[in-house]
Amino acid sequence: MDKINIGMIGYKFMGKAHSHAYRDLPLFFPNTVRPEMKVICGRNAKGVAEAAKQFGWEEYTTDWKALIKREDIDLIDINAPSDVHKEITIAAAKAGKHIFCEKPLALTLEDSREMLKVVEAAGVKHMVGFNYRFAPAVMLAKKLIEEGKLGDIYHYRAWFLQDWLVDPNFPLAWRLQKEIAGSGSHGDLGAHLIDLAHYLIGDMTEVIGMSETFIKERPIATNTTGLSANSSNAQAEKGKVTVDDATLFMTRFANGALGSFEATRYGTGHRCTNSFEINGSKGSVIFDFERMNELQVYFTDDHEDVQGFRRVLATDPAHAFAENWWPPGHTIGYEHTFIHEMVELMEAFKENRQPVPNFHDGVKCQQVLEAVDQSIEKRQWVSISEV
Ligand code: SOE
Repeated sequence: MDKINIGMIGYKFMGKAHSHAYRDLPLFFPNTVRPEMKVICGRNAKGVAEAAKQFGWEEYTTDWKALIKREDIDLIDINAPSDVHKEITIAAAKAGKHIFCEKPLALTLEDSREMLKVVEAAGVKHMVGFNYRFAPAVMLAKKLIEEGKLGDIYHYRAWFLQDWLVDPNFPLAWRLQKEIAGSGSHGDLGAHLIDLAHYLIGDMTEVIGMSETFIKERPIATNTTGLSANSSNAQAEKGKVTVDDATLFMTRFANGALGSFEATRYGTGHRCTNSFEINGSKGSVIFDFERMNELQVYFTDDHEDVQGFRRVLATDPAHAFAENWWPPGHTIGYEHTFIHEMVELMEAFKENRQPVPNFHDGVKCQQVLEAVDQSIEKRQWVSISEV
């Protein structure tokens, strides 16, 4: 197999990120399977036609049901809002298509479990869009843990801070409506934190959480795209915000480590601070996505006169994916995490295996999201295995 024909549903923020990844991939990773940008699909004919031209897709359509039936399409990439993930996944898998689905997989744990069941029964490949796993500095943290360089892990501390909702006149975008988004900061940002924790540390056993919706009503949106939106004005008619603005929780990991998590859209001054700190018996690491090429590393066995955190730039040939990019020190960005993600997807086709992270990881993440929701509702600890 030397190419995979892609039909992509959704063309806004993630649609652009995925298109860019498919486009650039063959230029830098010529030895893997080639993604062919066949058809892009969206609800608005004018919008999707413009996106097709701008992003470089061969064709466009507004009819996803016709798209998933096409014989010349191998994989359906779903990056439309979360409320349509389930219906499209199930229909596409039943039509024999491989699936890439953006996070969070579904609106509920039950739905995500059903999606997993269907893709497994259909025998297709499935992948979920946890792109931050593919930052080389994050992969370095994983390598250090696996090699035992940090020793026994005691603490996992993670926070994802954005501030695009601080303005009370920011309108009621789809991301603020439970029936479309499932949840707010929890499913949007917390989902990434949870997945990184699973990737780096492992399973969680129990959680306890709290959340808040600080601004309860917002002007009805007239036009939204990505994280930007237009409202008529402060006097515009208002609607109810039905998701969390911020969710915090604590957890115990199966390996004995303790974890704390914070996801908010009210972290004034923080645009996209996706960070974690891990402390172990032999050392620590700190990652901050806004400096995504770097990992702060501390080892207890460094000589005492030079002990301290050191900054490792993850751009040397020793680091994941780095050899395919620029000479050492020539840094990469957000978009590269999506290119790496798609390389993993294409390699899975080449090696005829499931890509990672796949729907199992998506369901595992959803299980923690839901356990935290239950804990908030009950105001008590909730065991993950009981959710
Ligand atoms: C918006 O909060 C958002 O774009 C998320 O939807 C993404 O998953 C995250 O990577 C960045 O922030």
